[in-house]
Amino acid sequence: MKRTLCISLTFALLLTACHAPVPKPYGPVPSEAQLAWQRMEINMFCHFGPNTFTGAEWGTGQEAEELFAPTALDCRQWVDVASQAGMGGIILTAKHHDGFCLWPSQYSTHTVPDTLDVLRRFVDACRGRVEAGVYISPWDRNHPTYGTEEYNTVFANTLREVHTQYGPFFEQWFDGACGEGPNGKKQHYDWPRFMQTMNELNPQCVIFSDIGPGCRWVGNEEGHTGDPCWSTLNTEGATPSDNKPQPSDLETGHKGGTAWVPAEVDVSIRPGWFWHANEHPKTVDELMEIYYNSVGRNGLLLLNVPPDTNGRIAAEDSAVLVAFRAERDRIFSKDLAQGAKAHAWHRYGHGAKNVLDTTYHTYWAATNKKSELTLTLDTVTEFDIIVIQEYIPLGQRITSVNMLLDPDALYSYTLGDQPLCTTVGYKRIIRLDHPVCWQKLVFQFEALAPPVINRIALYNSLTSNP
Ligand code: FUL
Repeated sequence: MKRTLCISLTFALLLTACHAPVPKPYGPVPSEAQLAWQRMEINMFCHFGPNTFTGAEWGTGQEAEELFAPTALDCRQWVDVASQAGMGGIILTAKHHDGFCLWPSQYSTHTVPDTLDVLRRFVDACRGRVEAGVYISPWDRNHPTYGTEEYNTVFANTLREVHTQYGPFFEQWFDGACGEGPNGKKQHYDWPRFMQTMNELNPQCVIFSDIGPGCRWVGNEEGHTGDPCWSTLNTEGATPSDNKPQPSDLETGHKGGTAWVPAEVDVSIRPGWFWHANEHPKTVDELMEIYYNSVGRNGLLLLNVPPDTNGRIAAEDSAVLVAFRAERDRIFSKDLAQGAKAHAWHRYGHGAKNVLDTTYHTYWAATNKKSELTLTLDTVTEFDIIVIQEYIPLGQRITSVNMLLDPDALYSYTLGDQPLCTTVGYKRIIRLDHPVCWQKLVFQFEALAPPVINRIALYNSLTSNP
């Protein structure tokens, strides 16, 4: 009898574990495409066009088409560099503000010739290796219809042409700039029409603009999100370009915002967006700082690496990118929390140990807005970096994280008066001022709804791995 009871109990427990209740989502949540996009973490931006040859950042639109003449165009080399640097996607400026189209468009006379279809070579080079994305500037300093209603039709047709003949693209980049056209007039962009066209053409495409809907401009071009950084934003009544939230709001997002519009951090590896002979790439240390302040603060990093007049990424840029990847691998290849025991009193069917595995869709779900999770490491361990990931398919919830070191010891230790961090979101990388050496850590979370966490990891930046 006892044995039967025992077996039944074990079975019941197993069933409960397999069918743990899924917590209700809190607030807006990412679409599948937005989640896949966020998990890419770092993508490459390629600014390439007549400006590459003239030294300008904003062409006038009057440049002769023949000026655009790469001597050894090799889009496969861009893909090689991106892959080696650990980037899963590349976004090409198919049309910048000068209106020059890197494909032979039927809606413009200011284009490459048929024999030099850069966009075609680009998508062919990306296929099966990295995702291809496209930047098409609404601002056009060349098109004769710019500044008139007709231009909105031209632009919608241009989108249709690019997405049907060259797509699918994982991201469409809508630059917010709205300046004057060749007739001295500004355009009233028909954003609802552009968005609807995109929806028809490719509903999976993540649309970047000042206010999304797929992802938002982060409000600066310096390589950082705000702190806090919410992926939620109030977008009612806002439009890209001229009626957008303040840059400071775009940096932080809105706590409790009504739409899921995560931050994309666009920044250039060089001072300019286009390649210029007298400019040089940032150092690995500068790129690491950008990484911590973007990916490490709930943003996606879109790092611009402009091809040169040969049509190739310069050796000095690719060298620094490879070193940037090596530095990330060195620091983040050994998670010191592996093998630890995780414990939390308050859990919603999904146990604390789930924060230690590397499966994305398993998580610890707490039952209270204020919750604690304890990690007991195998042994006393030195670390100076903590990575926390919220399970964002159920929403962004955490408002602050604190850490107690060895609370049972006579002298338990907190890291100053300030919380460890504010928001977490998809990923938060916390760098401590100096390494600490402990075995038992208690994380204290405060959140808008009970936290749901899929990963906690610890690293030592002074390590010599791998
Ligand atoms: C800005 C543009 O004006 C710059 O030229 C560049 O393309 C940057 C990414 O976006 O709005």
